[in-house]
Amino acid sequence: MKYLDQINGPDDLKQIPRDELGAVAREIRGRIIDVVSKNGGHLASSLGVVELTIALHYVFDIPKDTLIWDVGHQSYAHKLLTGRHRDFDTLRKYKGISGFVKIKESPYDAFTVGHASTSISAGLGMCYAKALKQDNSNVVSIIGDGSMTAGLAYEGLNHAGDLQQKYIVILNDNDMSISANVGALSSYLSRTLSHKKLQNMRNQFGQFLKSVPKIGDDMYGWAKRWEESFKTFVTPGMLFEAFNFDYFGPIDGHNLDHLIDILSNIKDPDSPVLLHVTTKKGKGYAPAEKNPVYFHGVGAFAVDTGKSPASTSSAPPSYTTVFGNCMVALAKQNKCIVAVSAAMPEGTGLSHFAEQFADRFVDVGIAEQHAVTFAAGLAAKGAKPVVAIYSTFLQRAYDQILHDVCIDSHPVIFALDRGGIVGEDGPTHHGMFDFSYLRSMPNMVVMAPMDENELVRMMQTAVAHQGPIALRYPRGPGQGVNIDYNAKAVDIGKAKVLRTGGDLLIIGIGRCVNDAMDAALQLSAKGIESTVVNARFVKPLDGDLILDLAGKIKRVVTIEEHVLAGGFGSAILELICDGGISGCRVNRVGINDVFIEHGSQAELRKDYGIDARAVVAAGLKLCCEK
Ligand SMILES: Cc1ncc(C[n+]2csc(CCOP(=O)(O)OP(=O)(O)O)c2C)c(N)n1
Repeated sequence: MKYLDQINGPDDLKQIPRDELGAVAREIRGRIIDVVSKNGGHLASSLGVVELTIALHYVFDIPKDTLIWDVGHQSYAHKLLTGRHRDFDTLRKYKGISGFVKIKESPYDAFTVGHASTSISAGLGMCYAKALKQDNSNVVSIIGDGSMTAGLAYEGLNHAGDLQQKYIVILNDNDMSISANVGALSSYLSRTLSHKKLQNMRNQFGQFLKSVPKIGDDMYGWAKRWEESFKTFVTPGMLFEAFNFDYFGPIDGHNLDHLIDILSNIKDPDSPVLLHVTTKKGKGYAPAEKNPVYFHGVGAFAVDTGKSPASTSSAPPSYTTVFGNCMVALAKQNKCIVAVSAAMPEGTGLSHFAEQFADRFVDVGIAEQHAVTFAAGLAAKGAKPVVAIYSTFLQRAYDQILHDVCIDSHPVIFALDRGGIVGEDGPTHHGMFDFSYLRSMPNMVVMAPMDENELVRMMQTAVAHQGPIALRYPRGPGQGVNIDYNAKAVDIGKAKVLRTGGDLLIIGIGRCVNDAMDAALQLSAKGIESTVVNARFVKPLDGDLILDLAGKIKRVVTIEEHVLAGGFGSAILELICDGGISGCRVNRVGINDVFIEHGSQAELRKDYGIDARAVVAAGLKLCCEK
């Protein structure tokens, strides 16, 4: 590649004449599209910021100046310009380049990220630390309009406006979250952006910047005065001015000349500055421009058509799909059900529900904490809220679950998708902590289905229950069992014995029960006969059954796709200890106090030891060692 092959870092980019940067942008797009078409990834967001990324690296002195990407899913161009072009084919592969920004990966990655809306707080902290060290370099946070729906972003803005330190925030406004953006701010930005007078002024402003060479402070002062006269009209800047930021824009985020000029002029500000940049998600690749929702996070596809390969296998429907279908079926019978999503209607399988029950579907934006307290309010007034949020993102709302839902035992249903190892998105996205953080809360019931039909049954249980209740299920296809959407509820706190044997007791939860059954077959071939229990509930455990079996068999293996600390196996240990079962040995299979890297689910389960093999090894240890 003519340009990328010569770029090992931003200094090399700066050697390229300005009028050739458009060609660099084309090469970067080609490389991103090629690799994502094979490995999958966050295509549309990354294509949308190619020019902005080039301009930032052209103007600033990174890593001395600090760039902080919000979410980090749009950082592919940044990776290509900071020495990762040659390894980029390994994007999202096990032990390859991460799909997000990661401090351990590169000195150019200033803050590890994957969850939304952290960039302003983190950036401000860095400004503060730099000021303490009398380091006068810049800090630039780049945040999307979707990520601006979270309260955390406003907490950062509010504090920055008060501190008045040297700080630049860039609002990357593409009018989209994963789906269409929601909320009053989003409509405010779109409304003011389409204001005719504003459009004209924006053009004039751009033309002016284009025609004037950089004249440093004078230009900055002029732009500020110009902006002030501008404020007599309705501008999106008023909101940010209220937070004591100097507001510039909106400017076209695909016009490299404009971007370089204005970034050069706002560089080294005296106080906080917000630059509003408008971009198009999927820019430069027609299928992604046309369907940015699909190409937000996409699997492999054919570059010429944008189509994903037709599925040849008869893979069972995913847990997500079954949950979505189940919600539609339940909502037909129960008029109180309200689905609450935090900016992920597609990801959580709720699109059909949203179409069919528009008034009972609420997308609150990237606002997990609000989603939970909002649901508590719904439940307090007789609705039956189902909060569908990925396990990892619900971590944000720990206190809301505890304080707003559990203390008064409001009947809120938590549907936690992506429980366990999620795969290529890596450590920020694996859902490894939910059993621990949920089971410690009084009044909460915690379930995990072993297959997709049990998911349906647990949803029936949840709807009938009069208190907080959570079920967590994994990413990916179900086990291929028959699904009966009218199946009867499972009884709370009742486990199920799937197989009997006197040598070993294997207790599994969720998807891992299937590994437990595989392991029992393998152990049987070695002469060890196991009882296998599908625990179904992390809380309340089926104490009577488990204590009885543990007392008789005395050798117990637990398996969970979750951290060991405070998880399902810990709950079993507590039960056995508190139940006074003496001489019983327990071996727990789970994740041992580490963050799991990115890679395919199969590779990670094998390498981190969450599979039948690990259960067999644990069982042999108990049965063969004296
Ligand atoms: C706390 C949290 N909730 C949900 C998500 C899932 N998510 C990833 S990107 C995204 C949309 C971000 O929109 P925006 O900031 O506008 O960036 P864009 O993709 O449009 O460039 C969402 C909801 C997340 N990463 N973090």
